[in-house]
Amino acid sequence: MLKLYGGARSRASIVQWYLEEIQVPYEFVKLDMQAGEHLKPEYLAINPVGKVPAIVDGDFQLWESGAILLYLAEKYGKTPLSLEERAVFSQWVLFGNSTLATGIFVEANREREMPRLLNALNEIFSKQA
Ligand SMILES: N[C@@H](CCC(=O)N[C@@H](CS)C(=O)NCC(=O)O)C(=O)O
Repeated sequence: MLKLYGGARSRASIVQWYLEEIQVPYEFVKLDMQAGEHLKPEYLAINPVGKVPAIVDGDFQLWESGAILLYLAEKYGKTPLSLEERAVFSQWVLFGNSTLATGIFVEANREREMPRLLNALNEIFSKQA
């Protein structure tokens, strides 16, 4: 069974959410990050950078939440995606992991970036059924 490595409150929840949505069975391996389990050799053998999330799917290991989402969509998605659909999927994953994350988490950017990003998102989502 696919294993998802994460901490108590970590970006592993992004992957967990998606696994639940696409109904792929998985085992959640909760690392005690306060105790530094993510920096122990056993976990560094899975992600040498020592960050969560990471997955182990059979013989395959992968880290970085965005890369994991793209992999899961390709492997477990119900219908094959066209080039354009894959591109839009990448667009949203990269937007979340870079543009939006920088706007939220980099304090110096927050005031300038968040209103315009949230306004744009409101606009986009209000047009969707
Ligand atoms: N860009 C990475 C960020 C990973 C990341 O920073 N994870 C945090 C938890 S949310 C972590 O492992 N922190 C532990 C540390 O830096 O020692 C991703 O999206 O997977």
